[in-house]
Amino acid sequence: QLPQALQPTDAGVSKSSHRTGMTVEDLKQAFLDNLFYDQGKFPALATQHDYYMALAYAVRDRLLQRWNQTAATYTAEGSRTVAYFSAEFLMGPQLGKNLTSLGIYDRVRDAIASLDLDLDALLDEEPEPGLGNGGLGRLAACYLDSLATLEIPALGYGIRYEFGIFQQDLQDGWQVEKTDKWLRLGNPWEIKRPEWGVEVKFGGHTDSYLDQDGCYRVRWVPEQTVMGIPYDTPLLGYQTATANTLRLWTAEAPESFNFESFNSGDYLGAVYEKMISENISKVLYPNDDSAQGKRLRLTQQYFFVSCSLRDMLRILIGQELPLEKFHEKFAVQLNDTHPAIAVAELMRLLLDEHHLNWESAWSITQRTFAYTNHTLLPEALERWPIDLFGQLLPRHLDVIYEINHRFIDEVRIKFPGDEARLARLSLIDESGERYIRMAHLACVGSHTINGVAALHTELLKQDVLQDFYAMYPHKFQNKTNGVTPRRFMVLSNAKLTNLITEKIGDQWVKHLDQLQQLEAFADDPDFQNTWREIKLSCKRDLAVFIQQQTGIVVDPHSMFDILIKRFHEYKRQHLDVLHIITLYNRIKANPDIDITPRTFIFGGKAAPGYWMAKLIIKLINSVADVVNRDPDVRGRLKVVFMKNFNVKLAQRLYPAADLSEQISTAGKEASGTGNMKFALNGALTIGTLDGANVEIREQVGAENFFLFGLTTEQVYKMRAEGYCPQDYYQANPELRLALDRIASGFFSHGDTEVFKPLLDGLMNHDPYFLLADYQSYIDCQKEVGLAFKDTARWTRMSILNTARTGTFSSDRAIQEYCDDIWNIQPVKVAQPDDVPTAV
Ligand code: 9GP
Repeated sequence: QLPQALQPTDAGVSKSSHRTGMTVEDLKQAFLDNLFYDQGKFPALATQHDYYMALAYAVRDRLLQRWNQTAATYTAEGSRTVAYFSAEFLMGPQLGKNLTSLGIYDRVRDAIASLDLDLDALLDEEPEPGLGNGGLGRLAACYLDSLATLEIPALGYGIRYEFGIFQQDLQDGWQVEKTDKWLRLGNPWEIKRPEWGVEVKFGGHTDSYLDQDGCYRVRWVPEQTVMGIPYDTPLLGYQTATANTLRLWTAEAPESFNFESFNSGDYLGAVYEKMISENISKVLYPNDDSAQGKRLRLTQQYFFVSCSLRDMLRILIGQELPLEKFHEKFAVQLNDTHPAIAVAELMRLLLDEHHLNWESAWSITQRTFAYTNHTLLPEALERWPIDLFGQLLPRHLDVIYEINHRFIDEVRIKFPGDEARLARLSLIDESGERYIRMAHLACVGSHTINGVAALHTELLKQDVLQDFYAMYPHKFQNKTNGVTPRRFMVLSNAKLTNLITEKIGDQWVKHLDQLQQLEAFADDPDFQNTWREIKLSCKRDLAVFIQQQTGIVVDPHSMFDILIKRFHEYKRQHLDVLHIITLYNRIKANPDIDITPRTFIFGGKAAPGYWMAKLIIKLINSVADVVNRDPDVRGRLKVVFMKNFNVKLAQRLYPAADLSEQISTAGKEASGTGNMKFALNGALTIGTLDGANVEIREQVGAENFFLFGLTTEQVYKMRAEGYCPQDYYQANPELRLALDRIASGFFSHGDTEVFKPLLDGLMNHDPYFLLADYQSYIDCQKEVGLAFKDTARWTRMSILNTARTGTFSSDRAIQEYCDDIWNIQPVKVAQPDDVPTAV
C-alpha cells in the first residue's frame, strides 16, 4: 500500500470510462474521441495517419495510468534503479508492442475493424524510430523490454536524434542515403519535460582557487552552454503494471533568439546559437563497429551523459538521499565506450560541484559504473585526440590525467619495472599523436567489465583487454546477449506463438526455457505438419511483400536463405554471393542439374563512408539482376535485396526464414543477436564458430546446426604464419570461375572495373579469410540443400531449434546482470484495477 501522499496519482482522473477502460467498446470510444479532440479530425477528413495517431493516444492513456503508478511506487520505495546509458536505442515501432504488453491486441483489432478500418494498415503508419545502427542499439531496446517485464526499476538514457539512421534507397544497385525525418508527423509516445531541463557546458579553460575553507579547488570556466531537454517514453513490461522510462535528451539553446544581434541588423547571428546548439542532437552517426574522431560525436556523448548524471543527482537529492548514496541508488551500465566519458563527468560533478574529496568521489564512481564491451575490432575502439578533447572538455582532461596518474601507480606496484605494460595500459596512447583511450577509462572507472558472448569474453581476456584482465581479473564477466521474445515472436509471429501456446500454455513468453517442452513433439507427424504449414504461411506473406516492394516473384516452397545485418567485410555478405555464383555456374554448365531451389534474401545498410561495404551491396544487386533474369535458372535461384532493413522489416523476415546465414570470420563478431531471433523462429543456422553461434550450436545440438569454416585459433595461426589467398584461387576451379566471372564484367554489363577493388582485396589480402573458408562453406551449403529436401528431418531440426533457444531470451540476460552486476531486486507495481480509485 502506498503512503497517502502518493496515493492520488489518479485523483480526479476517470478510470473506468473509455479513457482507460479495456473493453472493445471502451477502446473504440477512446479511439473516436482522440480522433476528434486530439487530431481535430472526423472520419471523412481523417488520413490513415490520423487514425494511427488517434489509436496511439488512446493506447498511451492506458500506459500513462501504469506509468504514474510505477513512478509513485518507485518514489515511495526509494527503489534502487538501473540507468542504462546508451548512445543508441533501436526501439522499433511502439504501437503493436504496447498492445501486446497490455494484452489488448485482439480487442483493439476488433474495435478498429468495427469502424471498417484495418489494424495492420494503422500499425504500418508508425515510422520507425531508428535511433541506432544495429545490434548494439537493438540490444539496448531488448534489455529495456526485459527490465520492465522483470519489474526492475530502470531508466534508459540516450539522445533524441532528430534524424535517425538514414533511409536506404537503391539506385542502379547502389545504396543511396536519405534523411530519416521520423519526427515529421509527431511522436505520440513521448512527453516533453522542459521543467527537468539541464545546462551542459563546453569548451573554455580551467583555473584554480582557494575556497573559504582554504581548500585548493579547480574551476571550469566554460565557453558555451547548451540546454538538455528530456523527452520521456513509457515502456511497459509484458503483462505487468511496470512502466519504466526511456529518457532521451534534445539539445536546445538557452536563448533561442539574440535580440542584441537582431537589433544591430545581424539577423542570422540572432539565431546562430540556436542552430549550433540544436546540431548536437540533430543526427545519429551512421557507423557501426567503427569509430570516427569527430568533435560532434564527442560533443553528443558528453551532452547526453552530463544531462543524465545531473538528472540522476536531481532524483537523488529529491529523495533526500546524501550524495554518498549515489551508487546505492543507481547502477549505471555503460553500453560500449560511447558513454564512457561519464566516469570523468561523475568525478567532476562530485569534486567540483559537490566538493567531495578525490577518494570518496572515486569510490562512488567505481561502485556506480559497469562497462559492456561490444566489439573485437580494433577500429571500433574509441580514442580521442588529446587536443580535440582538451578544447571541448578541459576540466575532464585534468580529471582523466589524475585518474591515469593514480592508476599507473597501481600498475607499477603490481608489475614493477614493466614499462611496456604501463604504456599499453595507460589511458593515454602516446605511441604517436596522443589520444585518450575510452575503453581504458571505462575499464578503470567500472567495477565490472563484460563481454557479450562466451567466446567474445574469452577473447577480451586473452587479447583485446588482456592487460586489464591481468590487472583486474575479478572485474571480468560474461553476459551472453539475449533478445526479447515479445517483439521477435509474440508480436511478429502470431501463428507460431498460437501453436506453441496451444501445446505448452502461455507461460513461455515470460519463461522462455519452457520452450523445451516442444521437444516432445519434434517427431510427431501432426505437429510437424502444422509447424511446416505455419512456416509456409509466413513465407507466403513475405513473398507477397517482396513482390510489392521489389517486383520479384519468389516461390514460397523454395528455401528462404536469409542474410540480414549491417554490411561489413567481416560479416562476409560477399561469401554468400560466391555461393550464389557457384550454384549459378553449375546450372550454366549443366542446366538440368538437381539443385534445391533457393531464394536468397539480403538486407542491411552500409555506413555511408564505407565504400567497400557499398560495393558489396552493388555486387549483390548486380548478381541478382543476372540470375533472376536468366531462363536457364528456371526459378531455381532467386536473389532479393530488401532495401532499408530496419526493425519493422526484420519482423517480417525472421518468421519466414528457413536458413539463417551467420558467416562472419571466426573471432570477429562479438555476439550477434539476429542469429538468436532466427533460431527462435525455427530457422536453421549455417555459421562459423563465432560470437554467440558457438553457444547456439551447443544449445541446439551440433546435429541441428550447419557448421563450417576456420576456428578463431586457426585464423590467428594463419594470420601469424602468413596467409596467401592466391593459393586458394589457383587450387580451386569453382572458386576461380566465380571470381573470374565477376572480374570479366559478366554481372556488370561488361564493366571490368567496377568490382576490381573488391576482387583485388580478396586476391591480395583477404583479411577476413573468404577464400580460405570458401570450400568449407560450399560443402556445408550442399548438406543444407540435401537436408532441406528431407522435410521430416528438416522440420524436426527446426522445432528443436525453437525448443532449445530459450536461454537466449533477454530476460535471462537481464536476470544475470541484476544478480551478478547490478545487485538489484524487482519492485512490484500494483495493476490499475488493484489500486483503489481516489475520490
Ligand atoms: O558487433 C556487435 C554484435 O556482434 C553484438 O551482437 C552487438 C550487441 O552486443 O554489438 C555489436 N557492436 C557494435 O555495434 C559496436 O561495437
